[in-house]
This record gives sequence, C-alpha cells and structure tokens, in this order.
Amino acid sequence: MNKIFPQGDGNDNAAGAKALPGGEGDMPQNLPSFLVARCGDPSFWIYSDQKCDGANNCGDCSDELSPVTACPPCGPGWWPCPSTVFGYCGCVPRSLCRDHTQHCSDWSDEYSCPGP
Ligand SMILES: [Ca+2]
Repeated sequence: MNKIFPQGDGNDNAAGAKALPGGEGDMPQNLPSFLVARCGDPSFWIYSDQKCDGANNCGDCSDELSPVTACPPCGPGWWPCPSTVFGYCGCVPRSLCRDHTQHCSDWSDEYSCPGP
C-alpha cells in the first residue's frame, strides 16, 4: 500500500487499530467531511457512500440501521430481514434466497422470499 500521508510514520502498529475499518491513522481528518461518516462507535469511520449500501461496514451495523443512520427500505435486489450473516444487516441479497441456507434469523429468506 502506498504511503500518502506523512503523519503516523512509524506509529502504524500502535495507532492503526483505532481507525479501522475505514482507513489508517489520520485519514478522516485529511478527507473532506462530506466523504466521511461516523459509526455508532465514533472512533470508527467509513466513507459516506458506504452508508445504506447493504454491507456492514461499521461492524456493528450502525451504518445500515438506526439510530445512527436512517436508511431507506431495502432495494429491489434485497430481502428485508434480521440478518444472521456478519456481512449484512437489515437486508440480505435476494441471490441468497432459497439457497437452502439460513441467512435471516427468522428463516424468511428460505420460506417467505420468492427467490432471486
Ligand atoms: Ca454499509
């Protein structure tokens, strides 16, 4: 990975963990604020376009679910349910419906979802 920012040289191992998952070191401060969104834990940040994109970028789903983020209902390619999959939150891709594997805690992806 290229080093773009001079700050933090030599301190990556000590300070890196706190800035996950979005970036390293002083990254958020070096970006325009409209590009950055905070997670439920304010020491974590993501890019703004990662909000409400269906993926669990914050790790605790605070980028996808209230109260931190108010997202619109699941898009047409998504099935709304409480996900059992770490990578998703309140919506799972319809491609996972009817694949004989539980992806919703209420099993609705296998029994209610009409399919991809
Ligand atoms: Ca996301």
